[in-house]
Amino acid sequence: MDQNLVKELAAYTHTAEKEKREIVKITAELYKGLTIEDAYLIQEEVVKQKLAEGRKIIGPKMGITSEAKMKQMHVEDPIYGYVFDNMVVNEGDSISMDDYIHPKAEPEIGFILSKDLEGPDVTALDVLRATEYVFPAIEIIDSRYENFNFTLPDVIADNTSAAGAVFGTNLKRPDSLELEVVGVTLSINGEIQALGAGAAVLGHPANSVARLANMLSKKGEKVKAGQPILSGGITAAVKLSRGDFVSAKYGGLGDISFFVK
Ligand code: 0L1
Ligand code: MG
Repeated sequence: MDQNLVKELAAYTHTAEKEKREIVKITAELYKGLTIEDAYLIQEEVVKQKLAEGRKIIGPKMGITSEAKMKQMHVEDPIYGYVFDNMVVNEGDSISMDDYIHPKAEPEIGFILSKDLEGPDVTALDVLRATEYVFPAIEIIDSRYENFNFTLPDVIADNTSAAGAVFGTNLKRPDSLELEVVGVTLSINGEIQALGAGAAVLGHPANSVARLANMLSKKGEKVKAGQPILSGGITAAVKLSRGDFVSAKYGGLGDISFFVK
């Protein structure tokens, strides 16, 4: 793909994110033939543009990790993107609707590794052996595309809708829990809106981190020790509105929450 077009399309999604403005998906008109490989080139350029503006990568995130979402999008692989420093929301803090377009929240299980993991043959067992802590998290997704209407390459080029992350501080050793049966409820103003269990994430959230390591190895990168990793949504994402009190309650991992102003 032509490098100028990569830069132009990266600026298209990145500027929309900065200006909190909806855009039409790339594959509608701008570049109908966008492939997954092209889309990751655009994502890499978005990352470069953000780093050049002084942003810092906090950690990677996995997306489209449920069988239901993969089937819906006719894909066999999940996708990855990055959480940046300006996306981190402290547990118990407030976010402002003014900083987003049409945000949604999804509960996830986070991982912190004690050693780097390098693909291509990383397994869930390797991930669990390398995991120092797991923790509860809520990802805030905010597709820059109108009505969350996109194809898989579009969403990859939009850094997988990454917009916010609440990293809980209740760190647990991975062998203290059976992550696939860790249940979670996501409530808005005290009413449960979605629920699920860790197995919704590729059968086991450690499978998702293994897939991340194996996908990153295709471009010579690793999953790095110390970075918080979002392993993927356990439930459907729930739309947020001003005045919401958003809380996620996990079996064995505690509760996390934030407010929407
Ligand atoms: O983290 C995710 O699973 C979201 C990936 C992008 C799909 C979406 O925006 O709904
Ligand atoms: Mg997510």
